[in-house]
Order: sequence, then C-alpha cells, then structure tokens
Amino acid sequence: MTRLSARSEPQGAAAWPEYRPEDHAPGIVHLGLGNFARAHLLAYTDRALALQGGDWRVTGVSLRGTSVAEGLMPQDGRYTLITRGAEVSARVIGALATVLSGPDVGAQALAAMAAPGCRIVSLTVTEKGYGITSAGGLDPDHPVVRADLARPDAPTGVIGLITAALAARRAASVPPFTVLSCDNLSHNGAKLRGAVLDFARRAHGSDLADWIAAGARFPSTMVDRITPAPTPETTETALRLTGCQDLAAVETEPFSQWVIEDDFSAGRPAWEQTGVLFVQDVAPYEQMKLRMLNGAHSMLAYSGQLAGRAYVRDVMADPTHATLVRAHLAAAATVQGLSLDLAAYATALAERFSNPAIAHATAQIAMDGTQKLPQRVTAPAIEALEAGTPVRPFAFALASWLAWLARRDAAGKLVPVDDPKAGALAAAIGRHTAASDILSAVAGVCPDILPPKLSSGPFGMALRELLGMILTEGMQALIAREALAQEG
Ligand code: CS2
Repeated sequence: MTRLSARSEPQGAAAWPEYRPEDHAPGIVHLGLGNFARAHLLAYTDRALALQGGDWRVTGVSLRGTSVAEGLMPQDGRYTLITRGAEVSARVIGALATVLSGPDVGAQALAAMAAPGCRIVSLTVTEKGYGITSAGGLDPDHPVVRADLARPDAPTGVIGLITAALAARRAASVPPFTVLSCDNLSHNGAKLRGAVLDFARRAHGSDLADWIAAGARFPSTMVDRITPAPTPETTETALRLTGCQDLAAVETEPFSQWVIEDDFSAGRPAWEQTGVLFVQDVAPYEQMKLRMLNGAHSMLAYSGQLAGRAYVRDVMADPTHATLVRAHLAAAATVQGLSLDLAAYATALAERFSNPAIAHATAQIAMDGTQKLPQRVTAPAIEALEAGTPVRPFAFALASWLAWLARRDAAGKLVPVDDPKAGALAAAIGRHTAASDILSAVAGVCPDILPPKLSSGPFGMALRELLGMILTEGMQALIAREALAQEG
C-alpha cells in the first residue's frame, strides 16, 4: 500500500489535480489548518488553480500541535477530500504547498507572512482563537494576547502574529496583505481589523497602526460547509477511492458556500469562478447563517447530548426533536436585507442536518459554547423580544445549554465541559442544583450570553421553567412536550 504523495499516479475513482501543483508558488498563508479549512478554502483554491492558475498555493500553519503536519508532510501536502451525500466521491487536493508546525511555528509563520509573495493571510482558528471579546474589541485578558502584548516581537497568537508580520513588511517596504477571517463570528473581518489596529497601537506604536489602516484589507466573510471530524472510515474510503494510503483525508457534505466582501489589497485567486459569491456587504448572509444554521446547531447539540443523541442526524431522525429544530430555524429566520427565501433556506438546512452519511457529533458542536452563543442565540433572542416575535425556541436553546453545563456524574460531580470558561463556570455552578441558582451563577460568568434582559423578566421566567423541567423530568420528556406545544 503506497502513501499518497506528489508522485502518486492518478488511480481509483477519485478526481486528481488537473494542474501541476508544484508549478504554483504559495501566495496565501493560512492560520489554523483544521479539517474545515481543508474542506473549504483549500478546495475552492484548488479549483481556482486548476481553472486560472496563478501563484496562489497555500502555506498551512498548524498553531496547535503537530499531528496535522505529520499526516500531510510525508504526502507533500496532498490529501483526499471525500464528499458524502447520496453518493460518495473524492478529490485529491493539490493546493496545499507546505505545513508549518512545531515549537518554533510562530517564527516560521512570521517569516512566511512577511515574504513578499504572501498576499493573503487567511484564518480558521475558531471563535476562541482570536483574542477578541464578544462585543468585538481586542481582549487584553486573553492569555495569548496578554503574552503577545508583553513580547510583540515573538508572538504566538493570531493578532500578534499578523501585526508583527505587517510590521516586518512595513520595515522592508513590502505592501501589506489582505487578512481573510473565515470563522463563525459576526463581522469577522471588521472585528479582526479593529483588534489588529488596537494591538498595533499598544505594542508597536500608532505609525504602524496608521500604515495598516491605510493599506491592509480585512474583508468579512460567511463560510459554510459541515465538516465532521475524520474517523477510521474516512481513511478506508480514501484508500478505496484513490488506491493510496492517506493519513490526512477529510470528509464533508456536498453543500458548500462562501460569501466574501470583494476588498483585497494585493489580488486573490479566481475564486469567483469556483462558486464564491463576492458582495459589498456580507452582514446579512453572515447573520442568516450564524443564527439559523449555527444557532439551531447549538440548540440541537446541547439538547441532543442530554437526550443521548450522539450525532446531528440522530436528532433529526426523532420527529419530535426535529420539530423543535424546525421551530428554531423559523424563529431565527428574521434577517432583513436579503433577497433569499429564508423558508427555503430553513428547509435546506433541515435536509443537510438529516444527511445520513454525515456523522457530525453533537459533542463537537457543543464545545466552546461561551464563544458561540452570543452571536448564535443571544443576539437573535434579544431582537425577537424587542420585535415581539417568538422567543420560546431561544429560551429552549439556552435552557438546554444551562442543563448541559449543570450535568453531574453518578458521584454527583459536575461533568467537565470543553470550553475556555469551563473553570469559571464550574466554580460558579458549584453545588447549585436549583434552576434559578444555576441561571444566576452562569449569568454572572457570561453576561454576554445572559444579559439582564434574558436572565430576568418574562424570558428569564421561561428559561427557569424550561431548565427546571429538564432537571426534574429529563430532556426527552421536555422535547415531547415542547414539540406538541409548537405543533399545536
Ligand atoms: C458548528 C459549525 O461546530 C459548530 O459549532 O455549528 O462548525 C458548523 O458545522 C459550520 O459552521 C457549518 O458551516
């Protein structure tokens, strides 16, 4: 069994690069080379290279751990992208030029970003990877931001790295690059721009901040492709479809969407030929996707976890639970200023969630709730309250999260959760078992998720009532009762 590499001859049912990847120099440095980037940005860039060429291959930077690089480097950056829908298909991606990782990844990434050939720095580092508060400013209390502010010449976080690379370019009279945030934050580009300018001002001085403000671009984007974590089956499918062993294969759904503000300082790949939508203002797309897809995802992840459903498709296979997902999608379909049919979008989302070939773990989506819920659930809940539109689905989502945080094992100890605020949340919940105490404890730690408007008044009452029912009767009983109420 040979390992996939640049020397592999095309074989099997997979599609192979229709261009010679090694003829194209890198032009993009991508920070955070997770599965999503490999199923999304790299797939679009691979297509653009095949159609239009250009020096736009990608230098991937793996900021956390070396396992991604260990899979990809022996394969010369090649990997199989498997698409699972009614049929399974696969494509070998050639757009990844190299992967940087390891103990001195910061210095290597800095050098790659400072090189004149780099014209775009893109990011998928998840919500918590930025060091930006949910309100949108630089978070000087974020441990990595704090460390980078103290040592701005040897940064390890994304804001410190981007700023230091721009400082090096300015010193060498190299024009700035475009910074392309591809994470599920609202106004992702604008927020990152504000944080980089703030960091530059604090750590390097206002001359650098002014230079960045004048020349660097930070378009906002909306990204969408459901990408579950690979499993042993992923490797088996890659072998079947390529004839090669691939220890870096990724699998994803057929659907893919990318909406970008067309504001680049130094060119870009021909992404418009690959299905990317370029727009003036991405905000309504972003809002639609964050509130409908991601909001419903978070709701079904917490309620699914509590109802013993390991995968999104298991939630959708339960008719009562699926009714609540549809109710959430309907309540979140309030975005203005788009000529899209939101009801059709909701129907398509329910179908994507139901895809039986995609094993998307509710535990994966449940991670980092404190970073996700403000833009996914709190913002639309407040708007719905003010507009007098249905809020019950948002209360159900937040009650599910609270009950999930307050889960206890057989010995009565809180079940640990994967979240940057896990310690503070566990300390605040402590021994509390009553719904109202849990609500106040969590609201104290996360006022950006549970501001007074949601933790008290009629919404707070609904929240306490729903949480109380989950704690006493269990999630499945509540799902059945709520679904009946929604239908009736
Ligand atoms: C999910 C997203 O893990 C999560 O929180 O909601 O990763 C979701 O699958 C993607 O945004 C889909 O584009």
